[in-house]
Amino acid sequence: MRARLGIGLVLLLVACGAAATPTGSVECREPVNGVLTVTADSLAFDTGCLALPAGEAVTIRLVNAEDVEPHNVAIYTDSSKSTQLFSGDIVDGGESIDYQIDALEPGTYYFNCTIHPAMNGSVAVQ
Ligand SMILES: [Cu+2]
Repeated sequence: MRARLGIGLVLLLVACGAAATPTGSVECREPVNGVLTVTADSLAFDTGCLALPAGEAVTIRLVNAEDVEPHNVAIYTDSSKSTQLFSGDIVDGGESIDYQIDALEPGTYYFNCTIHPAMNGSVAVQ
């Protein structure tokens, strides 16, 4: 009887956890006090989605936590990269930089590191 109650509690906790984070959704990093911080380390960004407020200028702070590898952030209309909306200065390992991003229209855009295009993700403007 006691064991059955224990299993019931575990199932309840699992169900609550699943409800809090729907399967398949990508959690987007949001700005805090107007600054959206992204860290690059081990040839990867620490988020695959940047959430920016539509119609508002915002700061993206790139923290390069590598020893030496340089990185930047560039934003394009989509993954074809045919239209570039922003290209950030390259920052060396161990340094950080603040990019001033002009207001964007609502929509879904694409970002990457121009040196390492495999470091990329989406930009959700809403
Ligand atoms: Cu890079």
